[in-house]
Amino acid sequence: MSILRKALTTAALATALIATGAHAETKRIALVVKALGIGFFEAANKGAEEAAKELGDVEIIYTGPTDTTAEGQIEVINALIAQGVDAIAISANDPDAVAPALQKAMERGITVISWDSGVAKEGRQMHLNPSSSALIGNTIIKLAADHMPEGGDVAILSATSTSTNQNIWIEEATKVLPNYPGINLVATVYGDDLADKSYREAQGLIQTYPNLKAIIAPTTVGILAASQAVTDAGKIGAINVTGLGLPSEMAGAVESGATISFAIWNPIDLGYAATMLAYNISNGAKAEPGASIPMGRMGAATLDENNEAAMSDPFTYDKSNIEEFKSIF
Ligand code: RAM
Repeated sequence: MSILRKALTTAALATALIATGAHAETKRIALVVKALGIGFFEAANKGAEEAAKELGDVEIIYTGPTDTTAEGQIEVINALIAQGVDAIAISANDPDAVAPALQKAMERGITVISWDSGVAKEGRQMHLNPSSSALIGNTIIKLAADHMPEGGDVAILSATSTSTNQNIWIEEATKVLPNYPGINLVATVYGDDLADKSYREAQGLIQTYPNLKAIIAPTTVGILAASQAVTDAGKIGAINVTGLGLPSEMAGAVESGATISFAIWNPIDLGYAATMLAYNISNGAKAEPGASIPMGRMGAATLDENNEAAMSDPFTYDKSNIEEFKSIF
């Protein structure tokens, strides 16, 4: 082949590749979590790795700060911009504080989506909710109320006070409280998704409210710490700890009776779906209201007017089924 012919062929090939958007390079997708060391996010990362394996040309960068702060996430985002990753999929510690750094990422051509805990609209292209927020809000109250036929005091132990997802769920839970006559919400406290702080906050609730019948923790870190605090205080049977947890972490609490039941969606599927969405948007899928973006084996996400989509309903775990799920997530 003449040099000229070869050059032309190469140029034609390059044009064809640009035209189809195809390329041989690996896409680097960063999964930015609220903090490292949280089992829920480690399970989501399993799903992200599964998606990467299926897609073939993806590298997952699993990262996050050491504690659940927006400042820590901003540092992580800036480092990812400097590395020139292709996409960022973040579960935010604060919907607004991380938005400017993410806007900067988008200006540099990086795809940005949020999942689990959302970012304000201007700081991301879309947001993936694990489930309907109203349904989660109702579920966490119902889980407590179902075991309180005579009513009584309940308290919420949340994650951080700025956490987008927990704040929406608590807002939705508060809205439906009038549907549960006799259930009194006496306090909402924050353990920041840190095991020791969550434990101390739960201890504080137990001491301050002697008639407390349930602690509702819509966080996997909080529910585990609260069940430990109730156990250590000798309050099993008096205070039921419920909310959102991982079967793998809550099996002991269900066994001991500190927790009668709790709920969660599949975190592996959530991490898998978020990765598929980041990949497809990075490859040209448009994130706009009404769009349907494929999520591999999880079907497709249909975006609403806020570019948000929701996955499946939470599932309830108790003595009857925890054994079956505790080895999965
Ligand atoms: C913790 C985190 C996460 C939340 C779960 C239920 O792991 O706060 O954001 O979705 O709990």
